[in-house]
Amino acid sequence: MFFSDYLFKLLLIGDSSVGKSCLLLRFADDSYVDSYISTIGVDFKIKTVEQDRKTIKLQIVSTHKTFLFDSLCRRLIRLVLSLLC
Ligand SMILES: Nc1nc2c(ncn2[C@@H]2O[C@H](COP(=O)(O)OP(=O)(O)O)[C@@H](O)[C@H]2O)c(=O)[nH]1
Ligand SMILES: [Mg+2]
Repeated sequence: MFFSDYLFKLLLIGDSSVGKSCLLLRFADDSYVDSYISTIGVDFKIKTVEQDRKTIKLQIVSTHKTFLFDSLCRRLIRLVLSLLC
């Protein structure tokens, strides 16, 4: 199991087509795909960064803001974040 000093779970919320997925992809994988489309309404990535000699693991979930009002989506986000532990 990969060691990390800290674990942060981040939720990226916003209007549709403002660039959330692209921002996530650029930050996590340093890549850009113009035709990237989320298949389930929730995108997620894991990124490990070093800061002040500490290893910080970031679990980032991106979703459209209206999905937060959907109970299925809230369960999906919780499931994704728990599976990524
Ligand atoms: N010009 C430009 N287009 C972008 C940028 N970020 C995203 N896009 C485009 O905006 C559209 C929506 O991006 P996406 O990340 O899927 O938005 P999301 O719905 O918020 O996840 C896509 O066609 C992207 O190629 C950017 O920084 N500059
Ligand atoms: Mg998206």
